[in-house]
Amino acid sequence: MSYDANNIFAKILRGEIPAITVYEDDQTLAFMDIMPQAHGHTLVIPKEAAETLHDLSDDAAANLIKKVKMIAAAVKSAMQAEGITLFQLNGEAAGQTVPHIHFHVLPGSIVTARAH
Ligand code: DGP
Repeated sequence: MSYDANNIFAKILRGEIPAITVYEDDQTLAFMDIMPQAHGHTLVIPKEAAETLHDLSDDAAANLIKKVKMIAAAVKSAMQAEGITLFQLNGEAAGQTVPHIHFHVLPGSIVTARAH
């Protein structure tokens, strides 16, 4: 699978476009979604260049889910949410709009959020 190094999240990773970063380490970046579906909507991405989950190495995938778990707990606490919704779209047909794999961390229920 080819990777478009000009996608918006690749530009955020290179510091070419600003983002409100909430967490960063050598393999991971988490930042606020520019079109939040709920207050506190956060995106978690690996630094490895991968369009979808299928393109991500096993090591990067294992690290990513650990960081998603940690950031989901932090978002839940910070937003005083009773629950957290996680979702991750793979491929245009699934609704993926930015071709760099990302997890959405959304306080509350996606069903409730979309109803507002
Ligand atoms: P998806 O549909 O799963 O590919 O979600 C892409 C998300 O990325 C969408 O919720 C909006 C967000 N997004 C798009 N462009 C930018 C941007 O430039 N900055 C930030 N922070 N988020 C963006």
